[in-house]
Amino acid sequence: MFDDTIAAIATPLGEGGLAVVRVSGKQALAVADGCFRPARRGVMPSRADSHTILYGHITREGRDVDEVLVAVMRAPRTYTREDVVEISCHGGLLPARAVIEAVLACGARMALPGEFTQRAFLNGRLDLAQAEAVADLIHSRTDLAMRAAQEQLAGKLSRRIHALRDDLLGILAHVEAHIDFPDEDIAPDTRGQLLERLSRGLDFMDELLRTATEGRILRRGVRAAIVGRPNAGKSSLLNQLLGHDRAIVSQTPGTTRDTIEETANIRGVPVVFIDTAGLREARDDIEQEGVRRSREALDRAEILLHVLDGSEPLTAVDESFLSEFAAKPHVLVINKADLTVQLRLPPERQARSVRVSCLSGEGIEALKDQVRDLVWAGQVKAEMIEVMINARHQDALNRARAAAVQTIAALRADEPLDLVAVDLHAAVNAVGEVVGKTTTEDLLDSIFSQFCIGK
Ligand SMILES: Nc1nc2c(ncn2[C@@H]2O[C@H](COP(=O)(O)OP(=O)(O)O)[C@@H](O)[C@H]2O)c(=O)[nH]1
Ligand SMILES: [Mg+2]
Repeated sequence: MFDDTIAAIATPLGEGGLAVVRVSGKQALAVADGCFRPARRGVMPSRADSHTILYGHITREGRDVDEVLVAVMRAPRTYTREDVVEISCHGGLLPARAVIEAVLACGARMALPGEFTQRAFLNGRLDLAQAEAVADLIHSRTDLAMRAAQEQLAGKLSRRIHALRDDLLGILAHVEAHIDFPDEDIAPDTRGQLLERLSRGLDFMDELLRTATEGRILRRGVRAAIVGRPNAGKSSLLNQLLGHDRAIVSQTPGTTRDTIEETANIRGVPVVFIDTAGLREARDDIEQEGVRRSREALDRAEILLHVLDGSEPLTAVDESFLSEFAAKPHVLVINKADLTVQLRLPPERQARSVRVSCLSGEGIEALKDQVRDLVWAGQVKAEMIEVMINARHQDALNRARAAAVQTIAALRADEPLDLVAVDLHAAVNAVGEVVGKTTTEDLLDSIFSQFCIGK
């Protein structure tokens, strides 16, 4: 399908044990032949059996560049469905760069980000939802996120989408058959059956759409700002939740002057915790900037952990925070449970509160449960993990849903069948977008440009 042969360093730039240079395309084996010198009695890549590994050197202008292993994989049983060669060389920037330069000198061109996966998609090995799952898998930050990506890569979502689309196409074929034979009106019971099938399709779209929030959370994480008055224990709490000392803890109020952000795995949910500096008091311009950043972090946060010092009575500052934060989803963290309790919360505030000690770790597990419950209403069901849709799928399914609702209304109102068919067509197309049955070049560019080079 493609005439040119692409190449890239597929491993992260930096020092490591190995680096891999990946080559794909019609000329992949010829390119490898051009820069490979096999060990004694070894063969050239173009003579090697598929899925074998050759030992030798990469050379350039007659000089050895690096000692390598070359994996030869012939089309179509490869990642891209093209001939693929993967050269494992010494890790580190220079060996990998010397190898890629030798490969480029033999006729390959540098791949764009995501271009290998894009070829896998365009050559029909993956559909679009599966290709997106490759990126999700690479970027996953918790086991749960990884599992969801694996399910999507394995085609769980795609199969459901294809089934939905096929069903809608079947209904469309029915409707169109009646357009072609205008004398035959749709019999009432046939109409009833079509309506029933459509409403089942609609239910199914709703089911998928319900996973969108969780899908977004698994992919992007949730931002949780840790707020409260100085010395309540915000930085101590961050450290407890991360399981290591990230922020400086001190009895001097105002120690944290900048916001600190770290991701932790909370019951499978990636949560980005932000330790804020003060929200009010600023004695100098560094603190003023700290306050500005804290405010910004607060605005961007989806949930709040409001830390209160349980060893002291509620102060006016605490009170003002309580009313200020009431509207955002939050947990009240009553800290210093190891000391004598002095804090009295009004009863209406107690529901979402948890007593912890950031000194002993007491209550931290219960707090994690609360955070999970706040983010994730109800348990995550196994079948939801299989089909966590992303924002693009959500957008396409919302349009498909609207079109299906229109179709149902038109069919019920006895509108002309060619009008019904127009709506139904729109629904089929929108569903098809999820798996890439209907795409535009812009869409593909925007998806694959978010990948790493070499993937
Ligand atoms: N006894 C006790 N002291 C705590 C606890 N959590 C934090 N502290 C102390 O409270 C002070 C302020 O803590 P820090 O985390 O820096 O508060 P921040 O200003 O809100 O970030 C430090 O001296 C901590 O050691 C706790 O659970 N129990
Ligand atoms: Mg602090």
